[in-house]
Amino acid sequence: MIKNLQEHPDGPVTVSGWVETVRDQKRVQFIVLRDESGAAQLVNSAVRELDPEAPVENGEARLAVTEAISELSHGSFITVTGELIHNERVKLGGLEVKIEALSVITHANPETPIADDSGLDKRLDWRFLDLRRPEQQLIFRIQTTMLHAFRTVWIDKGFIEIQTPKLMASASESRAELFELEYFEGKAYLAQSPQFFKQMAQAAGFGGVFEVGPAFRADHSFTSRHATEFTSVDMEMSWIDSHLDVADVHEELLVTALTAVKEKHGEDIERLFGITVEVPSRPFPRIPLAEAKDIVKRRGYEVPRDDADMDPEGERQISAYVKEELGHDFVFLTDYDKSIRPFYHMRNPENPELTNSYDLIYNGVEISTGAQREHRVEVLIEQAKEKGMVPEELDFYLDFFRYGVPSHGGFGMGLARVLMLLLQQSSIREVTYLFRGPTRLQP
Ligand code: AMO
Repeated sequence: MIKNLQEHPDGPVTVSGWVETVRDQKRVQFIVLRDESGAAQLVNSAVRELDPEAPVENGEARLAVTEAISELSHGSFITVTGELIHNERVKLGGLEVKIEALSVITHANPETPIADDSGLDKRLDWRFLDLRRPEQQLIFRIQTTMLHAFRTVWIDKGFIEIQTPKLMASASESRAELFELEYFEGKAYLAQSPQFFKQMAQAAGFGGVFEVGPAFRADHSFTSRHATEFTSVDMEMSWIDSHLDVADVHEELLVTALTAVKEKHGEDIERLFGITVEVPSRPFPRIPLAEAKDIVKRRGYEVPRDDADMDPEGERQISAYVKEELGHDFVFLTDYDKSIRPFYHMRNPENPELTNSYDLIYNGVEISTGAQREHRVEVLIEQAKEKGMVPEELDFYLDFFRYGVPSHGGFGMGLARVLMLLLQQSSIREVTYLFRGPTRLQP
């Protein structure tokens, strides 16, 4: 790998990679070669023609190498054998490789379909080329570190990893945004969330469970934060007193993940994105939704009256307030009105108009919904009816609560939203390996 050249002594080496640039001067040729670990300069003393009067050593071979370099297109994949020379005057890493032999493994078409200034849609059309950029690769290294850190926390707590089915016989959240598909003689639906089946694990006596998997929403919106398929980071745990116990674990996961990201990638993030990773302090601020709306109103923004939820501008405003007053990037908005929460959220015992639930806002955008679940089956049935649902259609789910189940709760978190907000990107499309939206099914 190119990064290993740093430690390697001067002498023979072989490197492979993509041609980033070629500078083809009369007497000397330079190639910048990149692999996934870094970039290095290759250099060749050009032999343009064979002069029988003044023969050079290995003339024919060097003529062939020179010609091959002149014809190299950006993006071609080559293998080079040569001599490594450490030289402080070389800007790129203080070393270069003097080319002795070069073979072109695969040619790249000379006209590159995307450039550095191509628009997002065009770049997504050519995602594999777009992903060659070092900052893009960093995004997925950060994602890997984050997921690893989440898993470490869960595993240390004795949680079990589950994979719930994505083919469903019924809706997993509301019937809105539901993908329906033909399933032999009948119909099936794509899971919008692992909600019911992560709760099933509580009835099954698993204690704590987590899942990182796809969720599907037939959402027609073209916002920067919605996809029709996204990776949902889910957790569910038993023995809680309220949603605040879930929030505690949620915080621990994020603090552990951001600490790991800062340690491992902090310098690269600074260099490639100009961002200093902030590790949040605990506890994260917690503000009841009604109070948050008052705060936002005092700042001059009124959440539209018909919207019982916080709208995107409200989320930005409350985040700005929390950042200014409390110096924090995260805020839990708690105690959502029952009218805007699903039937399975537990109502607040002190005020049944409210639910034991929260949304977690990070740098101005919701990244997560969490809640304590209603575990008393009679209450659950009443709440389902109140939402216009037919309890009989939910029998498979209601059965989980008919044979003994502990108090429990959990959260779902959009992975791409966390990355987008951490790296201050304009859309989840930038941080999703392959984005899926209403008008994008390829590549
Ligand atoms: P909710 O529907 O709020 O809650 O989803 C949880 C989180 O998932 C992300 N998300 C999305 N990301 C990209 N594109 C979308 N279309 C999209 N929809 C949602 C968001 C959101 O905060 N079952 C509950 C979770 C729970 O209570 O455990 C649920 O799915 O970041």
